[in-house]
Amino acid sequence: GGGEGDGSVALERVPQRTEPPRLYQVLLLNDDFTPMEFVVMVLQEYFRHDLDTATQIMLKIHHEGRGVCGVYTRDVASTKVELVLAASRRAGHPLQCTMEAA
Ligand code: TYC
Repeated sequence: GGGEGDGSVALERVPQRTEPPRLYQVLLLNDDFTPMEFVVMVLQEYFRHDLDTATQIMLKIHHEGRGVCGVYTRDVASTKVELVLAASRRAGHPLQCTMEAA
């Protein structure tokens, strides 16, 4: 609102002017060393896939070289990339995770 000289609160809906946020795919890349079980765990724990879906996505990455783990706003996607990379390095794996505009 604005303009309520008597102190009342306007309940009118103001026009929506904001654009929807851009979305980003978070991708995992294949490599020859990261265990399949670790990739499946990452897909379950960080991207909330069930075991069956996580296994399917892991095998797609294994065979095609890369695959989409999920689609998120920029900050959420960036945080997931950093968390996955940190967990992979902590476990001693070379797994690569990246994001790109959807
Ligand atoms: N290629 C790996 C292996 O044979 C498995 C793997 C799958 C690694 C997906 C990374 O993003 C990946 N152990």
